[in-house]
Amino acid sequence: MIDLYFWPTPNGWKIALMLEECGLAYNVVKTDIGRGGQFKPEFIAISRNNKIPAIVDHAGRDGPISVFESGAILLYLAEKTGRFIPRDTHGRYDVSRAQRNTRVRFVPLCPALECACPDPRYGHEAH
Ligand SMILES: N[C@@H](CCC(=O)N[C@@H](CS)C(=O)NCC(=O)O)C(=O)O
Repeated sequence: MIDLYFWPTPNGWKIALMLEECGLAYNVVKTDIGRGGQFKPEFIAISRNNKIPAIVDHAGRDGPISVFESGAILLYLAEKTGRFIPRDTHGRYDVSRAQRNTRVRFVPLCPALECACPDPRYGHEAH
């Protein structure tokens, strides 16, 4: 089972969508970033950058593992399930490049898409 540390922001939703598309069972752990949930020591032990999303995979290949940073989580889940990432080097490189290109080229232009958090402090940041 996977624990998803979640709050309804685009970064949070993109991991929820990936888990759904991969058909993985998961448990949502609401982490209210408008009320400081990201600064609780038990959360920082999982996500050192005190940001959602994060996951804990209790059934990781090499044992329980926590992963934070949405791009790293997407890659982790893709590799775990063999979905959305090809096996061959060319295909893997294409996916890697497309993902980075999306974040670098489009996210700074549309910060509200990247992080539409309920707390206005976070509403206009590009990450
Ligand atoms: N680069 C990170 C950005 C994550 C991020 O910015 N999360 C925001 C919500 S959209 C957050 O948790 N903010 C809380 C804070 O910065 O205190 C990723 O892609 O996961």
